Amino acid sequence: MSKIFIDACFGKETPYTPVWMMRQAGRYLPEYMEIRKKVGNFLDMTRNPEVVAEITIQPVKRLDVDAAILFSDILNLPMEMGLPLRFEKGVGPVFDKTINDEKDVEALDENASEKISYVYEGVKLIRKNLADDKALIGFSGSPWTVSTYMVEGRGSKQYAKIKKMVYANPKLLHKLLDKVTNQTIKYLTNQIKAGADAIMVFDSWGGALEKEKFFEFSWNYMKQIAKDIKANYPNVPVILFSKGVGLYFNDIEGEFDVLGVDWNTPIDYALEIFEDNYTLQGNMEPTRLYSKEAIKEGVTKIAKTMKGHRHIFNLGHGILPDVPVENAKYFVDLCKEITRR
Ligand code: 1CP
Repeated sequence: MSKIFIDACFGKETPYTPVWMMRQAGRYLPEYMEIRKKVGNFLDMTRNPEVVAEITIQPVKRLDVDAAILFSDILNLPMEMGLPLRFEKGVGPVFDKTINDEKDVEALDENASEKISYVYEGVKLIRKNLADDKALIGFSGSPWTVSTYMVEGRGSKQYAKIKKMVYANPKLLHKLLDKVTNQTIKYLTNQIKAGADAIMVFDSWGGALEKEKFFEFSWNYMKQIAKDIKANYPNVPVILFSKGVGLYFNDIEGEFDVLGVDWNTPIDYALEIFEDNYTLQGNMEPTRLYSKEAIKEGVTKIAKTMKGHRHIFNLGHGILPDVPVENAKYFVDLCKEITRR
């Protein structure tokens, strides 16, 4: 059965512009909170294929979005590479052991992409339970973004430790990025084999780098991942999303299908640069979801700009935990209604 989301990734004509939301499975949904209370621990949720499948499908049932995204985290893979992970209340993800030198990189487990089989079991189960016309997006973090956590140990404002490596020990950092990239390619390939219809690479912290370093330490590795996946799975769309790099768009290119546009980057500016070479995904400012009026204004403006062009509706970053579900539903319905052809 054809999937509107997949068609839009390849720039084919669709009855309306498909829509989904980054972080659409999560705390704003009461049914998510219910499971979270029962299981207790976020990581345990991601390691249980039945729970993964249920949470992944929740927003599809509730909001009728056109794509589901695997419920997991970008940090499960580095955890399986040998860095114990915990989620600390009020802080977020924490690695107590971090990457400091050559021997830390050498100690990383190159069999992680096989050990993480709970993700593939989850993907199989989701694909079995998800409606045929809905796409399932598998994902990973970008090697750069994943490495920021592996080196810093937690979310960071300054990225002092990893940026020091960029300038003072680039060889070590490339060695780490190479290793993470190899595992990421295998990880995404296995998600596709298990049933993922598209894959997305999240580079949340690409914008922490100046232009030439962004291409050297982040984009080049994302491109490598995309190239490998497209060579083996030309029919599986590849979505790349780097946050905070709108001003670098002039030099962005590669073998991928969809480019995520963050909310800081005017989408008309992105369209001017890329024309219809890629499908653009995004980019309503997520905070607009607190007001229906603001949603209407945001959606109308983006729809007007993207009319007649390759587009997938989304937010310009993740949905916030206290957004009213009713407003999320209003956003999804409006995107479809306003773009119906
Ligand atoms: O219940 C909870 O409190 C856990 C919150 C949560 C959730 C729902 C975390 C912790 N991760 C997730 C799931 C998740 N993470 C998904 C699932 C699919 C969906 O979108 O619905 C995805 C794609 C991610 C990706 C992710 N994790 C990114 C990249 C995307 C982005 O938002 O920029 C990043 C940076 C992470 C790390 C992470 N995991 C969780 C948190 C709170 C964070 C961010 C920490 C920080 O700001 O440094």
